[in-house]
Amino acid sequence: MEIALLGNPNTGKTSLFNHLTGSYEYVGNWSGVTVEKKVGLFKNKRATLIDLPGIYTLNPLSKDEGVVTNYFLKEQLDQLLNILDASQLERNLHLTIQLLEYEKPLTIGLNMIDVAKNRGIHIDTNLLSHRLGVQVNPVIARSGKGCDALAESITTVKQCNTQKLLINYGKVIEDAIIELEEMLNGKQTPSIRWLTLQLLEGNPYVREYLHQWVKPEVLSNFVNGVSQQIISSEGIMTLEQFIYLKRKAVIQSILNDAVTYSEKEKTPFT
Ligand code: GDP
Ligand code: K
Ligand code: MG
Repeated sequence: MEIALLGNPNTGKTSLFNHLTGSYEYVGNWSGVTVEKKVGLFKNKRATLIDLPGIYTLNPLSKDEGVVTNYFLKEQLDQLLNILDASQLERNLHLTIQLLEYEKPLTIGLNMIDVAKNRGIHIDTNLLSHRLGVQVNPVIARSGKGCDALAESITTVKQCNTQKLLINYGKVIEDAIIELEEMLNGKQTPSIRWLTLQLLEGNPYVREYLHQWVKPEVLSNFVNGVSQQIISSEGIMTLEQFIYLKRKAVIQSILNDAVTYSEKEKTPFT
């Protein structure tokens, strides 16, 4: 079983990787870029863990960030482990939503809970788990606290599915998802919802991937059509912004319920 470790930069990925795996099976570079690729075996030997570059969003700004999309398009991963910085939840959850849209089993390692606590941020992990539709395991990756329990749950417990948090992006985009599905006509691909949203956000690796079945001009017309409908009906600048704002609204609604701030800290961290 292959589990991919993903998260924003500086969320404790390396620390977590080291606690979950005994030693590296393999250390090298991802093909085409000078980004370190690390593969380790879980201490309980039930799965391998693949470390991926830290990113804020899947839509890559650089070739290094493109490693993650390429991996998602080409490899047969079984599960995702998403590490979050509990003190920066709002920003971190934008990536989580994109990972959930990939529709593979996902577990959250909620890291930096010591930092969050010191800042007066209280997270109801059960509620967060319930709202996201996935398991949430609190950890302190620096000390290793909670890491064994996380390893145990991700490699043994049957994962919750990710169907709960299907954001409704509105008729234009929901119709576009169906239209792309028809264009792909039963081809073996990753989640069509994920492909469509990444394409509409402008992810060049997803666009390139789809060219093997859909002619570039057909795909361009498709994206431009969706974009024009959204821009004219929503009075918004870009399709990417529209998708971002939809996700942001969902994230804020979840955090309103699942996070409380003590007297120490009144302003939510982003
Ligand atoms: P990466 O960039 O995502 O690989 O994150 P690192 O594992 O390199 O961690 C970034 C920094 O955060 C390091 O200084 C870690 O020691 C620290 N760190 C990681 N996890 C925790 C945690 O749970 N609590 C605290 N206080 N610090 C942590
Ligand atoms: K770092
Ligand atoms: Mg690191």
